[in-house]
Amino acid sequence: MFSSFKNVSSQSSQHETTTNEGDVVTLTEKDKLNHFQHQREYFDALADIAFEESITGSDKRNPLILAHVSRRLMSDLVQSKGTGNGAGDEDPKPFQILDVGSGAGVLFPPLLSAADTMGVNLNITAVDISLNMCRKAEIYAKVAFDKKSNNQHQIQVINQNFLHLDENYDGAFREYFDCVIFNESIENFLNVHEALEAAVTMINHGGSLIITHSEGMESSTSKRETDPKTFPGQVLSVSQLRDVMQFLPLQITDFIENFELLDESDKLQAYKFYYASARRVPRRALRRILRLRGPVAPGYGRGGKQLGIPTANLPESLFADALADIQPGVYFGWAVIEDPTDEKQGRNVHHKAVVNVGYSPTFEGTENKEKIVEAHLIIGENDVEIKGDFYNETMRLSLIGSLRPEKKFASFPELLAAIRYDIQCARDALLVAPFSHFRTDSFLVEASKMLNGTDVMSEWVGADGGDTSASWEFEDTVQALEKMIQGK
Ligand code: RBF
Ligand code: MG
Repeated sequence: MFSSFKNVSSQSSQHETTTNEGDVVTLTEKDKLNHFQHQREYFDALADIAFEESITGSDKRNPLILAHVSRRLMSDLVQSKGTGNGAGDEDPKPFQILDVGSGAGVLFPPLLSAADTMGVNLNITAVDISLNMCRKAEIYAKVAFDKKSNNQHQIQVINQNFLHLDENYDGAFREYFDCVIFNESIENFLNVHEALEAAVTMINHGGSLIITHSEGMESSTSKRETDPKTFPGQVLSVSQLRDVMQFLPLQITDFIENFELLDESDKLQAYKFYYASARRVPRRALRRILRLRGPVAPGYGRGGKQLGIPTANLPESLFADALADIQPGVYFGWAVIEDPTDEKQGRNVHHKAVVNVGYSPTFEGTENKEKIVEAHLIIGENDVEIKGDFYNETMRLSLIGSLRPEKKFASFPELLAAIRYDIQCARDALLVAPFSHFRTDSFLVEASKMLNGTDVMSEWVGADGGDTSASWEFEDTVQALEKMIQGK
């Protein structure tokens, strides 16, 4: 199955891109098109050789390694996804795998064997920018199938630029794959961050992102030095991976630079093989955190009454400028309700908050007229309850991470189910770094220390707008974290 490229606009608009080393370079659309064109031609020319090597097994990549990678990948998948997809079930659902830069399909046979061993079925989608490689991969997929007897697997090959795959399929691949693997292909991307960003939008929650390289990091680095046009990217060290993933919904789960494997004669052999995996999590950190302080407004009365999810609202009228650049969506962070008298239960203490910023489009006809901040404070079994409603009391709220865009649901039960899942995701997120650290943000700690008669802290005015009754500020997330860790 081949699909043609959509015409990418040839205007040369400028894009600032940060390289893996953190240098800011300016890439024009033309630079990008030239890069894609080069990749296409380079790999078109290599297709015959790659195919020959795969078929005859003369591939320099040790088959032991690819077999091991495939088994590791399969057990990663089964661990995170359970065997629910497995063959033991009534209606076994295959695992969806995206093989990015598949080339002639060198991964197909080892992946299928590993799947057979684990008793699961695979749907492999292979994507490659080179048409010749795709043609070979299609033939090779048949070869891989012919070697098997009881075959429930599927392979489809798509000739596309991976960076535009989902948009060219009208979003059909959004959160679709259980696993996206870059096997010896990450180094072909101009911008590794951009490639991972494209990958995470196509991985479902709990799914895996895997980056492998059969010759290890050093080889990837030297390839880059000798042919930067073909290999502008490279596999990343752990700390580089952490940096790149800082604002992506990914959590590193495995990182290996050297393998020791038993060879055919049962001798341990050391291999410089790179394998990094990360789990797709529902949350991502905001690049800038937002602190909001203001009086809780009575909302539209739907949250508590219609849905059973009470929310404390901050009205747009006071925060229009703060919210202008915030995409309607679901966020999370920490909240404190101020009480200068320190008498009311559930005030001056931290609460986990899951926050909708938007219009509630599901309530067609009675949507919010303006963009509002609606915070649901998550009260767990061991948390202090908040006695009474707190309209007109002052709330401090930090938004530090995001979960998803706001959606128009077809029914209230669907909205409710989504909100319940949001609550679970926010609760989980706030227990782990970096989100747990923001509990110690002085913006919140000061409020939680407020004692009878000493309400000087209620004078807080954010740096970006408002006054002593309602104000806000943004802060660069990395800077805010550094300050908190230094205890400032
Ligand atoms: N309303 C929507 O129409 N679409 C949403 O995706 C949506 N997500 C929400 C997520 C959370 C965590 C919360 C607390 C509310 C969300 N709402 C959403 C708003 C919901 O409709 C609103 O809270 C109630 O109608 C009460 O005003
Ligand atoms: Mg409300």
